[in-house]
Amino acid sequence: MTELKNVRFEKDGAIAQITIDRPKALNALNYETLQELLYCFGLLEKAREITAVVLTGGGEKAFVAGADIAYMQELDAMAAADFAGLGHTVMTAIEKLPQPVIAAVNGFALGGGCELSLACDIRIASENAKFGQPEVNLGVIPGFGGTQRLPRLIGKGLASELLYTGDIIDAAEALRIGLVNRVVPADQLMATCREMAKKIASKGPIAIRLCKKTVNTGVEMDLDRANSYEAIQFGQCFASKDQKEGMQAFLEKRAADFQGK
Ligand code: CO8
Repeated sequence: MTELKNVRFEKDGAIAQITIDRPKALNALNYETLQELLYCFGLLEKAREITAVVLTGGGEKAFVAGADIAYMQELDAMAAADFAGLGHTVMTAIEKLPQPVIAAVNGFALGGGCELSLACDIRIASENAKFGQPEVNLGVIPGFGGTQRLPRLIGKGLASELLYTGDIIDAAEALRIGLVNRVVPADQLMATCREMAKKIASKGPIAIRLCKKTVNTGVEMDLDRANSYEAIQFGQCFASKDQKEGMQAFLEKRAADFQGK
């Protein structure tokens, strides 16, 4: 892919920012946008120098207002399943990305937009953010993982209410039900997310990668298997120079100088 039309990809030291940038359509996800996102995540997978990622929406109003309804309207069943499959590939790519991804939710996060935020590791919302799974209003169900990730995050009862009513909730309610980690004033959203990304980037990169992998893999296992999996990943840390440096620095009462090795 030579040119990104709907997505901006920027790097600043160890932090990458991806901005879905179709503000006229409230950053709705069409096929092309999903492909561009997938391309960016492919780049990030190989970018050892990047330790944390911020994902946001362009413009003032929306993170992502959903899958693109104009694009979906004419799809037949096969094409719709294919589109849903591409969406799932993108969401899974975020979860499998070595770096933690912070969703900076700067406005509407509806349908596929809410689902996109759910695939991220951490969600920070601006005070004007709105969340919901309004698919039932359109005669469809969520197709990018909302029926699965939402109950896993906020519990089946609350998720069922949002999924069956199509209700849209504000940022304060999203915080109350555990859908977001934090709510901040709109003008502080990006600074807050970047600060958190920088804090993550200041830790041992190998530990952060193994930690994300362990959380995301273990959460789908029963506790016994997940704890065994954690023990293996914990052991992996001891094959790194960062572990030696981190523990030595603590004992020498100085800041660790992690090299990601
Ligand atoms: N798709 C396409 N265009 C959109 C979308 C969308 N999801 N959302 C907004 N837009 C467009 C509008 O059509 C409008 O375009 P235009 O200016 O050309 O008329 C522009 O963005 C601005 O929107 P509004 O004028 O509607 O702005 P308002 O401030 O009045 O309203 C809302 C904002 C409340 C966000 C409203 O736009 C809205 O309700 N949008 C749709 C929300 C929605 O239903 N999202 C769920 C979509 S379905 C989905 O995501 C399923 C995911 C799984 C797919 C599986 C594949 C098979």
